[in-house]
Amino acid sequence: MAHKQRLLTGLQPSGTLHIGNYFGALKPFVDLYTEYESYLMVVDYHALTTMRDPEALRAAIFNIVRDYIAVGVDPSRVVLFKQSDVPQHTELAWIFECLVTVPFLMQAHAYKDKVAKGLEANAGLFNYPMLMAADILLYDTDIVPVGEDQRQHIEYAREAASKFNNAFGEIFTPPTEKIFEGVGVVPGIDGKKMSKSYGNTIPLFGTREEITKAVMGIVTDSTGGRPETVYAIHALFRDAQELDVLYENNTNNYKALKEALIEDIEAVVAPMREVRNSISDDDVRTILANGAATAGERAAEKMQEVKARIGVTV
Ligand code: AQP
Repeated sequence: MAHKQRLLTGLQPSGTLHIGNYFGALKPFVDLYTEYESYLMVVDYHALTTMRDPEALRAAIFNIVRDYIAVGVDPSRVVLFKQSDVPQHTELAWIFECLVTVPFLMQAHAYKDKVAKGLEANAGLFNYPMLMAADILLYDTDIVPVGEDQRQHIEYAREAASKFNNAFGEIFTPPTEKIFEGVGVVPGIDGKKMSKSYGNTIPLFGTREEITKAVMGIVTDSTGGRPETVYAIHALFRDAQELDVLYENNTNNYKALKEALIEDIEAVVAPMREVRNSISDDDVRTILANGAATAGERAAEKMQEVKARIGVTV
C-alpha cells in the first residue's frame, strides 16, 4: 500500500512568534496537517546560530510548543519533536556538507541577508541549509509549508538529495515547498518583511497592549487615502470585499482603520491565548518526549540506510 504523503515544517525557538510566522508557515501547516503523515519540529539547533542565552532558549522552547498547540495542532495527530532530541539530524547534515560546495552555500540569500543585518557569520549560520535539508530528508518529506524567504532553502534540500542520490544511489525523495498565495511575505510594521531580527513584528501572542502598540506603529504610506501596509496586514484577517468597504468608508482615517485591525487580530488571537495559557511545562515535556521517540525511531532507520550507502557500516 502506498504511504500517505509526508508534511513537515519547523520553526526556531529564537524569540516570540509573530503573525508573519503564523500566516506564512504555521496556519498553512494547521490547515493541511491532518491530510498527511505530519511532522512538526522545534528547530532548536538552528536557533543556536543566533542565541547565546541558555535560559532564553529553554523558555523559547516551552513557548513554541505552547504556540503550536494554541494555533490548533493536536499533538496526537502529528509527530511534534525537538531537533536536538534526534541526533541523526546533525549527523546527516554533516554528510550533506561533504557533498555540496562552499560557493553553492555562499549563494544563500538568507545567509547573506542575516550577515548584512549584522548577525555573526558563524559556520552554523553558513551551513544552516544543510541542517535544514537533513531535517526534511530524514523523514522522506514530500511537502514543506514555508514562507517565501525559505523557498531557496527547499531548493537546497532538493540539491542535497540529488547530490546524495547521484553519488550513492536513490534513497532521498526531493521535497516540494508549499507557499500559500498572499501570505508568502507578510509585511512588518515598517513595510519590510516581518522578521524577528528587524524588530518590526506584531507578536502573535502579545498582550492586547503589545498588539495595540505594534499596530499603532504601522507606517501609513498610502495610495488614495488607503494605508497600504495596514491594509496588507488586515487582509490576512478579513475577506477582501468587506475590507474594501471598510477602507473606502474610512479614507484617510488611519486611526479608525488601525483600531479595526486591532479588534480583528484580537478576535483571532484571544481564544488561542486561552488555550496557550492552559498548557503546563509538564504537558510540553510529555509532548516532546513522545515526539522524540517516534521521530527518533524513523530517523534511526533512515540513517542506517544512509550509512550503509556511504560505506561506513562494516
Ligand atoms: N514575514 C513573513 N511572512 C511569511 N512567512 C514568514 N516566515 C517568517 N517571516 C515571514 C516564515 O515563518 C517560518 C519561521 O521560520 P524560522 O523560525 O526559521 O524563522 P525565520 O525565518 O528566521 O523568521 P523570522 O521572523 O523572519 O526571523 P529572522 O529575523 O531570523 O529572519 C518560516 O517558514 C518562514 O518562511
